[in-house]
Amino acid sequence: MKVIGLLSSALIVSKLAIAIDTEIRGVEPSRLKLYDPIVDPITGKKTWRCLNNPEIILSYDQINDDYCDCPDGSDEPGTNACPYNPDHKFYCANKNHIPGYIENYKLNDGVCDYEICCDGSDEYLSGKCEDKCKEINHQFNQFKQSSQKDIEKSLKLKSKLEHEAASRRLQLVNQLESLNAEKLEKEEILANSQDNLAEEENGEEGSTLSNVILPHLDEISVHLSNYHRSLQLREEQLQNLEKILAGLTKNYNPNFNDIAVKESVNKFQEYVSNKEEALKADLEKAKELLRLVEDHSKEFADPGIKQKSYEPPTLKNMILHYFNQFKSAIQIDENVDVGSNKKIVNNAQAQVIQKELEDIDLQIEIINEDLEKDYGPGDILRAYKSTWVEGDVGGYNYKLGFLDAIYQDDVLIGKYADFKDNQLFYKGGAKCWNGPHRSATIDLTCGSANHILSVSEPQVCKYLIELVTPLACKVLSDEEILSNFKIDRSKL
Ligand code: MAN
Repeated sequence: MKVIGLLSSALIVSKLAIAIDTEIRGVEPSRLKLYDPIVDPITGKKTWRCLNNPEIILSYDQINDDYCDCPDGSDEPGTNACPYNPDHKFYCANKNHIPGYIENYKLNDGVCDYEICCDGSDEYLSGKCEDKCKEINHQFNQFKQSSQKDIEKSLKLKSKLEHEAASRRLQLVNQLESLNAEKLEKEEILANSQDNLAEEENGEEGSTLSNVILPHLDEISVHLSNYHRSLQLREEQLQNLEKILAGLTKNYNPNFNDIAVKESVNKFQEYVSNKEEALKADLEKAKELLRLVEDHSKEFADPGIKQKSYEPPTLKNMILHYFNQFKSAIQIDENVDVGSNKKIVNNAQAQVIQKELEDIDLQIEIINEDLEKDYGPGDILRAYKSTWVEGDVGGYNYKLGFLDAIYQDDVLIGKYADFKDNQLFYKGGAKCWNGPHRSATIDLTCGSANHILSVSEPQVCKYLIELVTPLACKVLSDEEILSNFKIDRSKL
């Protein structure tokens, strides 16, 4: 009987020990195993080793005895005895709600930190904080429902942006494809016309002037007038831009220390003087070309010289007509008696195609560069090309062009540089007289419409802008929703 009595009390003791062992205050269930005691098989004495310093062996009751024994603080997960370590936090079970982790220095400080420990376990010494997890969980569920509705709405907008971005990319890819096909076609035409040229240079005389020229004449004429038209258009656009820049150069205030404006003005002046040089060179080239054409056309132009084969007079007139058009296009007033032959036509055709190929290459290069550019996760910023957001904050008007730049009134804060980890970066803004070149970091917060929420300047001329935008929306976990949740204490 006695033996049985002893055995049963030993069983009760060991059950109690297990209950205590498995409830190390402040430790989350998944880490409880780390706090299993080492039991001496002979004496039954329980010890434990510091987690990061296993050479230090403590008696098991030194855990949470409010004295810091381990250098890593692992023996005091449930007290504030060890120095603050942001990686060590007290675990609140928060039954009926979401578990929380609170900094150890907030334990037993007389404040009920219900946002983190709704069960009041952070104040376990006084027990003054009642468990409010049920009420808080009810409030949280309401908040969660309404924020999920908002997020759903914003996510729909975001998905539209993603579609728009994808279709813009596809458009570019298609454009690239047709440019490449056009390039191939033109390269073939060019190769043929160069073959023709080579044949002529080898002195082959298989064909008459008219049957070589005639099939190409219309084509060349179309190319020439198209080219001429596009040159005129570009010239007009250039003149407009030059007018704007000339106005800026004339009217800007040099006393206003705006580096960006000064730089633009200097570059424009440099451009104007270089342009004159370039024009002279172009004129020389054009004259040279005319001389070349003349040299080869004397025979055809001079009615006194007999042609090798019969040429209908209308063809001559047509060539003369196109040549004169070409001449007036490059505006050289010289009295040239013009004629033509197969070589001239092929040469002119080759030059036109060559120029078209250069244009195509340029367009291909621009598109390729664009396709390789970083438009953020999922290419999404592509949907915001040329989109600007404007807001008045702290006496300034801010304009933010997603892929362009940010301005504070007329001052350049920075040009778009990067999109990483939910932040946009703008760099290389106007220099501050008392600081660096301006720059900005944009913190993105999910919302259904773009708007500037706040602007601050944590360091001189380094701006921090909070921007609400669908770009930042994503499906949130309960923990993430919880981080935006505020308890209404009046309802507890
Ligand atoms: C202007 C603004 C400010 C900035 C100062 C620096 O007033 O751009 O944001 O701090 O210049 O001199």
